[in-house]
Amino acid sequence: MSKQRRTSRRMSNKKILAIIGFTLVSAAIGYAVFNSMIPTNRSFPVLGVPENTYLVTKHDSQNGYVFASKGTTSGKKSMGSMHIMPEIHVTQDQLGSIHMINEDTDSKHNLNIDEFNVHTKDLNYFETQTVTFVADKEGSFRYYCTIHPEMNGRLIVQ
Ligand SMILES: [Cu+2]
Repeated sequence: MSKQRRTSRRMSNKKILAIIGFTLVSAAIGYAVFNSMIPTNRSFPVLGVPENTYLVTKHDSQNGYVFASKGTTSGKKSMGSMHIMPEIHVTQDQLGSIHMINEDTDSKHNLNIDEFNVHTKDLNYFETQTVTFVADKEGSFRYYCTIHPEMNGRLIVQ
């Protein structure tokens, strides 16, 4: 009788641990999702579908260190279908997401747009980072890499 009770108590302890574990994992995921929804120039999450831009950083003998994109953005064309230092377009007051990947084996690169508090970390080879900001200012803004000032282009908000 007492053995039976001990077994069932152990079972319920396991269950409680499982519930605590599940709660902690859910909270961690929730916190990560919550944080990823906070634009770089806001302190609270903003709901919305962002306009996406995919940027690649690389090095080639012709152009040196460059930002490049395969998207529909305009820019100097080179390297097959790649655009060099592409113009990034975001609609005013919309969310803009820039997904960056460093495909340069030689050097780290980062992405900065001061007016929207966009600052990625220094990305190693094949590292990626996504930054999301609210395009709350109209105009043409400079994006650049702090390590290579020659790597720069324009973000157009209109
Ligand atoms: Cu760079």
